[in-house]
Amino acid sequence: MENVRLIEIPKIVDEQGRGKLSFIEKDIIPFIIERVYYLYDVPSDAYRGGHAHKELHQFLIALSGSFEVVLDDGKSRQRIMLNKPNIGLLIPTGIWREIDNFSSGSVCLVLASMVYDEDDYIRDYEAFKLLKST
Ligand code: T46
Repeated sequence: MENVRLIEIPKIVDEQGRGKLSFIEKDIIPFIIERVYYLYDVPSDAYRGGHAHKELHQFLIALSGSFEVVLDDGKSRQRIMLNKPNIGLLIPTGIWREIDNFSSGSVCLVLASMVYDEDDYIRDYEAFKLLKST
């Protein structure tokens, strides 16, 4: 799917056994971060998302646990599991996304290219399909 991709985040494994450290600097993701939010305490049978964005680019990371992301570009669908804190999913503009199968205690961190703007959402799937077909 065009411009959707998994990006590896650097991981430093401490030589004294103090665990791991990952960091995100400006050259890792192709947009300037304007907002950070996170999803947590999500029940395993809940689903989030169910919309596309007109302008927003996002980068999703499973900071803890796992969840699945369904991506739809209007032509095809794919399902990606995120379960590593050093792998993020880049979702560019114009992609429908649904997020489900949250494991217990999972945390989804999202880096976003814009501040929150409800006008940027396309929450109707038929309207999304129509937009993609024109
Ligand atoms: C996305 C997925 C991964 C705010 O006030 N500020 C914010 O930054 C966000 C993201 C949401 N909100 C409010 C808007 C709603 O009243 O929080 C409420 C829940 O938002 P929403 O139903 O859009 O949440 P999700 O988890 O379905 O979707 C969110 C993002 O909105 C969306 O961009 O891609 O997480």
